Amino acid sequence: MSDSTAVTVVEDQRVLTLTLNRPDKLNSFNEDMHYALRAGFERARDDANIGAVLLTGAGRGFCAGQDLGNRDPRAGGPAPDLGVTLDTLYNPTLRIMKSMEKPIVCAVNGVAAGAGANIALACDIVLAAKSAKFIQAFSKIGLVPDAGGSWSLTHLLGEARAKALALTAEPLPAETAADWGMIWKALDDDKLMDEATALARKLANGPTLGLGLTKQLIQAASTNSFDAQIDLERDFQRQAGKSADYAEGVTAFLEKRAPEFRGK
Ligand code: LHQ
Repeated sequence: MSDSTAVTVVEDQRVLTLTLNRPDKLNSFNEDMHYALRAGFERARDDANIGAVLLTGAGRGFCAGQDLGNRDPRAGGPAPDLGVTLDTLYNPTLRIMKSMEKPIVCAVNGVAAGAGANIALACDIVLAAKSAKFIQAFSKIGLVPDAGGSWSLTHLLGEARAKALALTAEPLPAETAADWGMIWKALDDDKLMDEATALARKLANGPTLGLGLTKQLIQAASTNSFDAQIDLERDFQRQAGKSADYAEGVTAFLEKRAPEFRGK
């Protein structure tokens, strides 16, 4: 586990809250923050006492993407290999986020730019403050969308909107993002953290195995045929049907009481 302060980590009521914490740089990514964030997701993935993750940012921004101060081209020298940056820093974390069974709720508290926007879009349920904006800032500095953005934008919005956002780098206000289906909800700023925390707690205390299979099922639908997808539903339902939480869910329904899931 990292002892970095670049991400603060708080465990409460089965939720692991990860707060990007370089507010004076709008929580842009340096190496320290990359490794601390990855360690947080690994802890959530591996610890049976954690049922969900809540990701947010400290201060007025969510995350402004890569820290552009780290590689000043005016210093001279050969151009950096950004493919290595993606292979070693961003992509392993994104793969953990997508493959871990526990749901990740993202509370976008302010501007989300470049890789910061796309880390948010890689989460499972995204809530944003109405004052927040999503900016595909890459084209402003001659780069292409990364951190999964070209995939997320296209799947969530379709080519027309994905291309326009990526090519123009026009800021997308949170309310429009919600209207377009890019995120789940835009909320009044002062309601964001309460709602996001309540949602993460609800998921964290839910039927973890079934929720994890649901996450994988919906992700698989992006590339599967209908035929392959209904086969996958059958396989996953077979697993879910053998879970203790399924038995508890049905028993609780029949006994007209709230279920007490154990995540098994
Ligand atoms: C920053 C940053 C920042 C450092 C604000 N870095 N300091 C890239 C390269 C390598 C490998 C792979 O992937 C990538 C992916 C990427 O993410 S590329 C895209 C990188 N991000 C950007 O291009 C966004 C740059 N930031 C902005 O355009 C603005 O800051 C936004 C629109 C996010 C916010 O604007 P404002 O609200 O006006 O805030 P500000 O610009 O005044 O920023 C506040 C401070 O944060 C400021 O520092 P200062 O010391 O002057 O107060 C900025 O320099 C610093 N900051 N983003 N990415």
